[in-house]
Amino acid sequence: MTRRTGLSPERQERYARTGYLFPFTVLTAAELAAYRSDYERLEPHLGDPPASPLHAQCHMHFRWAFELATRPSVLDLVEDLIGHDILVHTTTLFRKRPRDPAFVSWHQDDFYWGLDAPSLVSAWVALSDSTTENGCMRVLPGTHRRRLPHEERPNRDNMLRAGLQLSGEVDESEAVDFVLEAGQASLHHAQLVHGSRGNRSDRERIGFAIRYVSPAVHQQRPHHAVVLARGKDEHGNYELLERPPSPDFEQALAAHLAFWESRPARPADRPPAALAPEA
Ligand SMILES: O=C(O)CCC(=O)C(=O)O
Repeated sequence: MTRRTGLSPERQERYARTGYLFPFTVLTAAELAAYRSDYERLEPHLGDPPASPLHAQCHMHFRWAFELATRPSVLDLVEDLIGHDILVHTTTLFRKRPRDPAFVSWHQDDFYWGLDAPSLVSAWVALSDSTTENGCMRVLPGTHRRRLPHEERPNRDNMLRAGLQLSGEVDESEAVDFVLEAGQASLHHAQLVHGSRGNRSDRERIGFAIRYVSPAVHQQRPHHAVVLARGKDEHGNYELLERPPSPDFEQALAAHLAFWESRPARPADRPPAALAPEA
């Protein structure tokens, strides 16, 4: 039996204090090349963010994205942060072309969902190198301890469709850049403030963000099916995806397009009133 390679107590303590950890090498060179090639095949069909929702929930329809989202090398890390029972809640491909002005405004991930506990951790897996120049993710350490007020200011270059952003001035002086090599991953807490700037380089930047939640966490907003990635779900808070998606690309693409076709144009609109951010 292979041993689980989890997080040391020191790293768990650091996560509790700062709300993030990086870098972790989670893909071999061969695995990275295979996922990149699967991604390249899909890329022409995705449209441009933020208008196109097709970058989200690929793991529900494409076998490679499902496998990437359920990799033991990532689940081993996540298990030490949210427990042995793990659901894949959502995934998003974040792609910036060379010299792309696309940015991500400062925000907390759990703002819209209405989770009754922030027991959700995101892994951001780099499918290309991610650097300060090409617009890597940035975080504000220690901001995960409470929910902060947000507002929506749509902007065509913002990769968050609704333009969700922290209200008021943001002090960026303590910001940390998640510089990652392709095949590495970072972890961040559901309430950690993060964002990213545009791509000032001639190189593409591609990341696959996977959000993992404990089955014990109840979500107020309706949700699509989740994947039971490890352990068991004794809570029944979510519908479970019945089986892994087909490995056939055309079938997967048809399922992905049909899924998004059937959904409202803006699935995550406003937080329910009960979710008014803490002052
Ligand atoms: O890829 C980025 O620049 C931002 C990613 C992000 O907002 C997320 O993973 O939640």
